[in-house]
Amino acid sequence: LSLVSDLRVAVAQSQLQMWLQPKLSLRDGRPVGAEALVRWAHPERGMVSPADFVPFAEQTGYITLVTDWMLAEALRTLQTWQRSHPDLSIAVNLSTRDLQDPGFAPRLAQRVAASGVDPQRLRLEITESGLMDDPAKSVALLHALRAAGMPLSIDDFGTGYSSLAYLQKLPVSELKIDRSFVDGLDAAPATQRLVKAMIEMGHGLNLMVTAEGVETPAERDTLKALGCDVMQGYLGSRPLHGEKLDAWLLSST
Ligand code: G
Ligand code: G
Ligand code: MN
Ligand code: NA
Repeated sequence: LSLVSDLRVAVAQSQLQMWLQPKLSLRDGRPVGAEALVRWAHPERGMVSPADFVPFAEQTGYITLVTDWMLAEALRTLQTWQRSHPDLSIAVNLSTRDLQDPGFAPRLAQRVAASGVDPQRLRLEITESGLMDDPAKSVALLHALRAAGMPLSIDDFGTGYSSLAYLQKLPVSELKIDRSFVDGLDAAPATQRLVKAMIEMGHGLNLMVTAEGVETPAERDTLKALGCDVMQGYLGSRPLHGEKLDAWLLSST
């Protein structure tokens, strides 16, 4: 696909954009931070969704360029929020390719230190299935990132095959329940029991539990009743960029 060979150019020519989707506390509705989602403003194809290029970028290894660009953009944004929004964090998605590079953690630690941003405000998300590609290596890299002060999240939880023994070894502080469990949750008693068990397991491991893909008030209320801590999804907000992001930031001080 020619999209992939374009990706180097995209990074070089600033065709990528970082969009931010708010994460809201289920206790009081206040924002706790946002997840960074990449978009590609392609000169001919228009706005390309990550679903259409992240898998190819992962196969070719170009995803590491995307990750590096997103991390730089997240750090730049956190610098501008230092005064106005010091409590908001940004979560960047890492790919398995990043986890295979032993130089990744020390390089990132150095970049964060140079930026002056509190590393606690830069959260890193790793998918459950990505972790299981090379579990031993992943554990080592996650410990290095955690030692450098960055909080870690397990993304798409419930869709991979991690064992409880493995989960207990990971230095993570957040579990993100995959949106497939959230869709229609209020009308699905069996899924509610499953999600309740996931939340209790997360809390048992001292993790904050976030639900992804929350689209309706009924789904939100169900998650809240089940003890879930944080929600993310179209009900709270779509991913934001530009003026809409500015407006949201203004309203959330
Ligand atoms: O934003 P959207 O729903 O279109 O994203 C589709 C998929 O792409 C999601 O699974 C999301 O995790 C992934 N994704 C979005 N941004 C990034 C990124 O910067 N890096 C990686 N590795 N994946 C991303
Ligand atoms: O895999 P990951 O969690 O990183 O993917 C996040 C993706 O999910 C983003 O591309 C985002 O656009 C999408 N998304 C965010 N909120 C919702 C939602 O409420 N419903 C659906 N269907 N997708 C969502
Ligand atoms: Mn994610
Ligand atoms: Na996810």
